[in-house]
Amino acid sequence: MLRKTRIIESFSIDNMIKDLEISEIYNAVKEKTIKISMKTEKGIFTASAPSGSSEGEYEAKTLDNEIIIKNFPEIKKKFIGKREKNVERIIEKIGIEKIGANLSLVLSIAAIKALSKDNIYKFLNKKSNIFPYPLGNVIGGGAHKGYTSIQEFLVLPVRAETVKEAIKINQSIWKDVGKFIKLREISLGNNYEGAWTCKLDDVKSLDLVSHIAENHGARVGIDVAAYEIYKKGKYYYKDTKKKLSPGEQLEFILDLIKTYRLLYVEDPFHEDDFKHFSELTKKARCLIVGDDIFATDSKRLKRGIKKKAGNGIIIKPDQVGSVSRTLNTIEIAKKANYKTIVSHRSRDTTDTFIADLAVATESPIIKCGIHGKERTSKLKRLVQIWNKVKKPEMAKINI
Ligand code: 2PG
Ligand code: MG
Repeated sequence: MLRKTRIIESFSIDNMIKDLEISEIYNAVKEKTIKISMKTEKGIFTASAPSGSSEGEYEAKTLDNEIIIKNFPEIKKKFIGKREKNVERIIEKIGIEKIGANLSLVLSIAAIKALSKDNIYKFLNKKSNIFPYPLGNVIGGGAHKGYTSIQEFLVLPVRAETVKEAIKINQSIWKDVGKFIKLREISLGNNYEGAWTCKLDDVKSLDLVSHIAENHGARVGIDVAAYEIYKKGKYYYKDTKKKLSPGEQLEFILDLIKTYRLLYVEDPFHEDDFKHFSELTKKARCLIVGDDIFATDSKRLKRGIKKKAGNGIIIKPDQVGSVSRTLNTIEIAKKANYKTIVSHRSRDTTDTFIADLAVATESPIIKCGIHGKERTSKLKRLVQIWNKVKKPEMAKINI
């Protein structure tokens, strides 16, 4: 027997895709990236594609803008007249890597923006009132441009009671570090993520950030992005000319965790070294977070869970190319008690999707930087959501 609602739904034109447009916009590093505008009966919904500088081997493959734009008239035909909620099914049918993970991601984000009328957080989780702590990048290097080999020196304002307060603390730390390095004439300006770059080696950079963070009641973390400094079995630290074996790297990271009371360490080993990831997780009382090693991929995460490699996972939707694949990985992580850290990319845009995603999934941390419009757009969106929900509160970070 047919259900009445089904018949009405299938005749409704309310949620049909009427048109799709593609354009190019500039990202944080002034490179062109793609933007989709999805026109439905409810309005026009847009999404733009981020990308990384320290991209891992296991990320879903993107296509160049020129190829995407050339293929677009054919691709577009498969979506026009279809319902927003079927966008992901169509994408999976064609194949994410065939469309290009960048195009497939923006199509799936635009569809969920249309479905939710730009209220994704509520659409995905009606009850969501838990807010992530913003993890802010203060000093940077590695593949993001800078002096250090470690890619990011990060702060987490764990004592903040509201999102607004947390953002303010991160900004104050960023400003104080800026003042300090400018006064001593060691500043080299800002990098791709708006973090400071300066003539201080890895340990001295950590020392500086941790002192200033302490004054503001914040804790400290690092993203080693170790894959970028790994060559022929050794980790290379360019400034101090250190070459560390994986065992020595483990000792070095443990030492940093102890000396600086690190709360957060991301990618301390290269992306295939599950063994040292799990050894570190066993030995340290700290968030040990996998980015390149998991690449937001459910299968790689399951492998990590089995081996007890890490206790947190970076969630970057562009690494898998669709919203539902991202949600699936988050669900698996949560069941295994892995902390989910929803993250931006270094070559990001002002798209705010990840802010909604972090709230909807009650992720305890969002990594989205401090300075620059690609970073503040996500922070502003968090404040906007905070002002809309009933009884908002900060997440709990227990390690
Ligand atoms: C990372 C990210 C974001 P990228 O390594 O975590 O900080 O950098 O986007 O360059 O991979
Ligand atoms: Mg990383």
